[in-house]
Amino acid sequence: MNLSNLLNKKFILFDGAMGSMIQKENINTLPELLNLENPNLIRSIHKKYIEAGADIITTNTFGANNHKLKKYNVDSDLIIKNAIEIAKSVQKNNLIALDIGPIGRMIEPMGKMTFDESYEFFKKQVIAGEKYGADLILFETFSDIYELKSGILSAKENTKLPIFATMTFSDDKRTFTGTDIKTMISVLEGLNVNALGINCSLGPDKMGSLVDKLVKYSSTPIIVQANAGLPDYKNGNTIYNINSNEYNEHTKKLMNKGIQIIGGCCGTTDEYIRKLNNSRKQIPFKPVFDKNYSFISSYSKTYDVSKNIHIIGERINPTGKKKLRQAIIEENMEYITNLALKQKEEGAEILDVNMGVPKIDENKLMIKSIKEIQKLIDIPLQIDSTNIEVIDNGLRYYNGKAIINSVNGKKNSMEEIFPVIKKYGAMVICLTLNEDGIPETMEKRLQIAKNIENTALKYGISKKDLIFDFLVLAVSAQQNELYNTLSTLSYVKNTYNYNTTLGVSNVSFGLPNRKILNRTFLAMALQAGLNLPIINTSSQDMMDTINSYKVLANIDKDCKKYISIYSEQKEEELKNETLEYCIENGLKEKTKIITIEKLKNTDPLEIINNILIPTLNKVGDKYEKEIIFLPQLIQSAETAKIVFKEIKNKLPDLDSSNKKDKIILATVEGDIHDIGKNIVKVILENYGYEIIDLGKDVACNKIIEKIQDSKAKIVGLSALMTTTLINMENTVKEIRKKFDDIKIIIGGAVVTKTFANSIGADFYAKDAREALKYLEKVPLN
Ligand code: B1M
Repeated sequence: MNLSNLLNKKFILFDGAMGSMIQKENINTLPELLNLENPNLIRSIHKKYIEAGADIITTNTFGANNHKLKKYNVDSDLIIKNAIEIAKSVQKNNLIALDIGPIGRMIEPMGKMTFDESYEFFKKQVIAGEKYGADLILFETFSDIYELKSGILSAKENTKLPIFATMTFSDDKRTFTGTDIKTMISVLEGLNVNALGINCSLGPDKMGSLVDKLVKYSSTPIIVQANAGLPDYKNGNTIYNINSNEYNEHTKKLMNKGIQIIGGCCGTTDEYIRKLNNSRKQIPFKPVFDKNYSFISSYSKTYDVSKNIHIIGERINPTGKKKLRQAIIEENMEYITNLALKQKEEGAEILDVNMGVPKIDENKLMIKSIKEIQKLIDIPLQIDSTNIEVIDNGLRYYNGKAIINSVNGKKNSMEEIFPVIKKYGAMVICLTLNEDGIPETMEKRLQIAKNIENTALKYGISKKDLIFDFLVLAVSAQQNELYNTLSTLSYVKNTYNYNTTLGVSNVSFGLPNRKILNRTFLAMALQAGLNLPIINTSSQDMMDTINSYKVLANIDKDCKKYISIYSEQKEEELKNETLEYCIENGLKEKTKIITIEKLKNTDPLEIINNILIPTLNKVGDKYEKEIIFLPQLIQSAETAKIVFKEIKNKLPDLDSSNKKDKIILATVEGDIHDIGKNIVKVILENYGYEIIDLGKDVACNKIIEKIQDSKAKIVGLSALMTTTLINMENTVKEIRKKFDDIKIIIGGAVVTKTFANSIGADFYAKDAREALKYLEKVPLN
């Protein structure tokens, strides 16, 4: 069987779950170890799937990476070798996919693993996969697109194997880190995977609207491998709620929508796959076709730039900007991220990032600033450099599909830039100049554009990823030529539907009152077909021109955006840069400075209660409403910790001879929220209590052990999520079973007095102050 004879020609059928089949045997070991310990079991599972009709069987290697295997003292190479040998021993006319799941650690900025570390784990796996004879690589069940990108790059750079990649989505139609279907498609197609799609988490009955989006936007064959519904635990067994007949019926509907590759995920067995095998023979196959979207994206936001007008903010470019230049030299990332944030607030939808200061390590600075900006800001970036190494690294570490600024019609420019664009996936600004400079006539500029387009095509880059810049000249010096630029713009828009950009403000160079010329030229250029203006978003004139143009050109439907901008005064938070604003936007340096200043004349508890908690509540609300996503939530939390650290520094140290009772504090198991618990800790310490802080996500038995060891008589528990209240309840129950003289205080945003009474806690404290009041009067035995 040959993949290229199958792919996009007929329905391809994958196998079903490996884990669920293993569980049926009541085996309780790491599944990957069974490749060494019980190869016959794995062999028999593969056999069942082959007999059921699977075209592709998946190796038992989902977690076979050296992070997960570390504690078992076995290398991923050995596990993969055995897994592929087992699959090969039963292989008939079918292909073998090397199965790769996430590493099991969060990648930066959400966790501590770097992009490069993640890449190295995957590299070992993919090299082994190719060495021992896998036919393709299946990256599956990913929820972080950045981690998936590191895996795909490791496969592209170290093997020649075809790559399939699927991500797992929640009910809210995003992955857990905020990526939606369009963004996944934009990034994965940029990376040139051979098939992409969704797996796990939801049953096929819940995947309809996700599949509609996949079919609408993907130009790459689509895989769907659903779970057999939701898992339920009965008598120690995991039961899935969709049987094979129901699964088959739901999957048939998905196949009819126009997907190309099917298979099963958790809870499915050979019975499910057999039914899908029969169904695929009855359903007409629809091959995927090129959708031609000009997508660019961050990790959570995607625009089709060929539609509508998208503003590129030009201000992260040190040319002529002394302060930014200095900030770049000093690696002052906060200055740079602040500039990014301001432009976003002003209406930029894409940000140009240029680190071109002579005699600095531009490469290092570009990587650093991209990482910092993408931590805080969720709009796509444009990587701006003349240095190919900088462009290469910028694209490598960017979490999304960026724009590159720029290539031009010179042979060496195209030879250098296009392979990099093709490798990582990006759009690229194409300057219509060549070895002879900027041509004066429209015909010559168009010839250059056509040459760029044709050369790009040879590298496998299509027109949809090109943005043409017909170059703005100063009207003071080249009045005729400038007019030429506008007519070229209008001609190419109407004839070729090219994406176009212009650095608008060059037009007024050398003339007085530049503003008037800039904004008038901008309006003319927009009318001529400019769809990606590069402008200074702090110029109200320019923003007003674009906002009003969008109304007049029937783009801003029902004038909605216009009204929202101009009908009432916008919050002027931005100008004030309040502590609230800095926490919300993750501005750490500024937060520290403002907190220190505020603490000079404000009570620390007032800062906590009136600023810190309300701001985190606001952030939590925005997170719930999907206005911001997990990486931004994390940045706010990290910034809130800075406020807290300063508050702690400010509180006086107490004389240790004065210590009162011992109190054990913990956030309950499953819950990693500890900001509130830490506040309680500091306040109580400040009043002389000796705190034994067990940290967050603390298992009940650890608390019990500590009570025994320390002889503490008070336990304080914190929980922030409805889902962890049950662990709080269990912990209280277990403490009560073992000790009859312990006072238990509970608190946290989801806890109530009624809940405290219902689980037998002694006291519910709304905040740290209430906890303190209770402790001051409670009699201890
Ligand atoms: Co998350 N989170 N979070 N989060 N987070 C909430 C709680 C959430 C309500 C946000 C939302 O959706 N609106 C939601 C829970 C929904 C639910 O209930 N089911 C949520 C979620 C879903 C999640 C994740 C699952 C997100 C994800 O990964 N997809 C994940 C959880 C992972 C896990 O725990 N297993 C997650 C992660 C995080 C961050 C890591 C990013 C970060 C925490 C960082 C940290 O704590 N080190 C974070 C944050 C910051 C929040 C919000 C925005 C703020 C929490 C906070 O620190 N508040 C929160 C939304 C919100 O609460 N509005 C949210 C400020 C703090 C001072 O208040 O802790 O209530 P609080 O403490 C107060 C009082 O309650 C009391 O005193 C304190 C001050 O006076 N108190 C006690 C607390 N403990 C006490 C103990 C006592 C006495 C008083 O005696 C012992």
